[in-house]
Amino acid sequence: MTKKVGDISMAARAVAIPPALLLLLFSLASPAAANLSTGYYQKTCPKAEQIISDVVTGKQISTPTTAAGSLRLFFHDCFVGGCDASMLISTNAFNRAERDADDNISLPGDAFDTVIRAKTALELQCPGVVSCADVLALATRDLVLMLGGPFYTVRLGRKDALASTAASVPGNLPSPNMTVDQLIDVFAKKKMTVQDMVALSGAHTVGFSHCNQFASRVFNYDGSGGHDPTMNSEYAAALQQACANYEKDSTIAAFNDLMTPGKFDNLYYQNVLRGLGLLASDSALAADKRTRPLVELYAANQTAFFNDFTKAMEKLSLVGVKTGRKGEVRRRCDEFNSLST
Ligand code: HEM
Ligand SMILES: *[C@@H]1O[C@H](CO)[C@@H](O)[C@H](O)[C@H]1NC(C)=O
Ligand SMILES: *[C@@H]1O[C@H](CO)[C@@H](O)[C@H](O)[C@H]1NC(C)=O
Ligand SMILES: *[C@@H]1O[C@H](CO)[C@@H](O)[C@H](O)[C@H]1NC(C)=O
Ligand SMILES: CC(=O)N[C@H]1CO[C@H](CO)[C@@H](O)[C@@H]1O
Repeated sequence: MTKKVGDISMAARAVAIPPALLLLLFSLASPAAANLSTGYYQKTCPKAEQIISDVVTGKQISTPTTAAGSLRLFFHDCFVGGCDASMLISTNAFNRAERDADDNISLPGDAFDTVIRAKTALELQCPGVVSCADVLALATRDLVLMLGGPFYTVRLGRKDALASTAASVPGNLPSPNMTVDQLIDVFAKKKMTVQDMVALSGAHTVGFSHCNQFASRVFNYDGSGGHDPTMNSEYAAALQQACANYEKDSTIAAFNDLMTPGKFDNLYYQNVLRGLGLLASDSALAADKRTRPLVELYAANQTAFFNDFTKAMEKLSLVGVKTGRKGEVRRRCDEFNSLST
């Protein structure tokens, strides 16, 4: 009889292990992510996925900016301390929460509102059962699908974070000014590969960016007086015009994918190859020898993009998830249970 490391049931039989230690051994043997499952709410809230999908569909039809906002919100939530709804917590007198340190201009009310509405509907059916982190993960999946993107599996059982601080944000999120080395590094810290990064960047096939995020490329690039020479000139001129007043009006924004801004497809990659990438980080993917082959592949083959995006989203959805007593199922998605009554 061989004794495998991590065979807890056998270890438990051999010697009387105190339950606390058993729990520790169990958590060592099985990373939290491995413990999520698709059937997690099958008994406790069998209609959960349907309820979320209904709310999300209605919200996206009435407010079409919802989907892109939710996708970005989910990405940011996962990269700052794990997919644990910590990004949904509101700042109060005692705590400055994550969402206030995030570059949150494109974390619009719509995305938060979707999760809150879905959660409200769930609380009527099965109070205190479905975590806000799972609601956001499922809502994002449904919204990507609504925009024409691929379906992917979302395993469930995430718990909601017990903390959310502005101080935990810096260093965890990519920014448009980063070099490809820095971008790769930010993703590598979450165990995401270069392929994951390029596939996930395809999310910029939808939504928009505010002028301040790319102004330095179109106005007086590097003191040249002109635009970034890697950009298509007509495109840069159009952006100069659209953003002419951006310093006075910070709400002005441009579509991330000027060809099909509301459709989840592979045109983002085709744009990037033709000097039509909006953010410097988008264009950078076409210039670096580690990322360009993937950009070319996805530009030529949408199925290859969808396959890799699917894999990368499934992986992203498991980053830093909390289970058991490491988290709670929040009653309200914007407040810890300890604060609500
Ligand atoms: C590779 C590094 C990335 C950088 C530097 C980056 C940066 C940005 C910036 C600056 C914006 C515009 C924000 C604004 O002005 O409102 C934006 C928008 C967006 N990002 Fe990214 N992002 C990256 C990766 C990702 C990933 C991995 C996802 C999701 C999987 C994503 C999803 C989105 C979406 C959907 C929008 C549009 C949001 C909206 O319309 O409300 N981004 N991103
Ligand atoms: C975004 O952050 C600013 C502070 O940087 C804060 O005033 C604002 O309320 C935040 N917006 C959201 C939607 O959390
Ligand atoms: C990017 O870098 C330029 C030049 O260093 C700077 O002016 C601009 O504010 C930066 N943009 C962002 C979004 O950090
Ligand atoms: C596109 O990619 C898919 C998935 O990798 C592959 O099965 C298919 O053969 C590719 N199509 C072409 C035309 O290369
Ligand atoms: C699917 C699965 O492995 N679920 C387990 C997750 O962890 C709890 C306790 O930590 C177990 O009770 C589940 O069986």
